[in-house]
Amino acid sequence: MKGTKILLAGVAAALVMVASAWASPQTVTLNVSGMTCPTCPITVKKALEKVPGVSQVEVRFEKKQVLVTFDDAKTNTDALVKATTNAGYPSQPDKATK
Ligand SMILES: [Cu+2]
Repeated sequence: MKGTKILLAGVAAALVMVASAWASPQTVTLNVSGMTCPTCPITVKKALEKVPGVSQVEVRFEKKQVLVTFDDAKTNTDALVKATTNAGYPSQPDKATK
């Protein structure tokens, strides 16, 4: 049954390639240490929602974090960090959730 195994491995490899070629939603957690008052997250959220490809922004004010769901074919973590930084809130991707 060696042939079957090789065939299955080939199919699996092809599936992985197809999956990575397709845009898939990614979620990144950004640490935004400058969010110190309750209106800060509004500014941060608006800035992130303006980035093309961002589909969801969830602010966790108590943790000073923002969860961003985005289409990795249209944008990336660097662009998200830039967006919050340009809005006056420098951020870093959370290493634990990378
Ligand atoms: Cu504020």
